[in-house]
Amino acid sequence: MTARGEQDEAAPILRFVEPRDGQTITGSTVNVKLALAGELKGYKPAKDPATGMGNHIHVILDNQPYEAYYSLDQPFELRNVTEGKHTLRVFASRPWHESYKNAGSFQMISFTVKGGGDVSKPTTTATGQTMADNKNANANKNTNANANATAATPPREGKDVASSQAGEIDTTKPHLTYSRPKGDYKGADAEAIMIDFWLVNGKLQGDGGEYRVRYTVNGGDAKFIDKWEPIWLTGWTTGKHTVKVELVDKAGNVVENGGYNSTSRDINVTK
Ligand SMILES: [Cu+2]
Repeated sequence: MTARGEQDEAAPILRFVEPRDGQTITGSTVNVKLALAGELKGYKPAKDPATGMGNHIHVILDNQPYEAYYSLDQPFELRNVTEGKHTLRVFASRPWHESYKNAGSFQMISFTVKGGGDVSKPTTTATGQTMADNKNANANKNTNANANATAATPPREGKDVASSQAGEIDTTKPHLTYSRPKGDYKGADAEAIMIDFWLVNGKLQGDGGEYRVRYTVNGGDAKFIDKWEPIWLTGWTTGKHTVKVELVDKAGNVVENGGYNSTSRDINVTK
């Protein structure tokens, strides 16, 4: 953190350039373009080629696990997005995936896809013959794009996303966005694993509000987070673990909001 100078005191502000809130997109590829402003103090998303790490943005389609987006110079491609309504949430993150929690770091929009993709259902003709496998079509498209690009242009960041739909979210009501943990944790990274989330339209009890964040690991005893800060849990064993994070009210009931306030993720730990 010392080497990072003042950037951990930064107040990055993100803005959606694309898609626009409420936009309808035809086709299964959704380009996410973001603008970054605010008090940056040296904060810049970029992947260090040597370590594969760096400041980045967490991009969350519906309530899927986030994708890391490093270079804002090029759009992030969400591929094979299914037809229907979706939400997109973004916020600024540090290399160790802890989010910036200043107002404006988090943004959410909704958009609708028409003629979306589905990896499990390759494009077919009216007679049922397979015309193209969606995955291969994307791979070919990327190869062609790379062949036409100059050597200085890196391939676009992107992801073939899972099938999902937006929850019926009320943007004025309390709303928790699950961020970490996710994925695989090995060696030193598995010693202390961070729980981190984003919260809008509500305060936790320790911050002068009325809500609590309840979490469980592998369905064990419920524990609570009463201040909006990351926590680090130790004592993990090798294997799969399920982490559940929920926003609850004074009575301990999950605050209903499109299903986003109660999220479980499986992680894999290798000690
Ligand atoms: Cu991250």
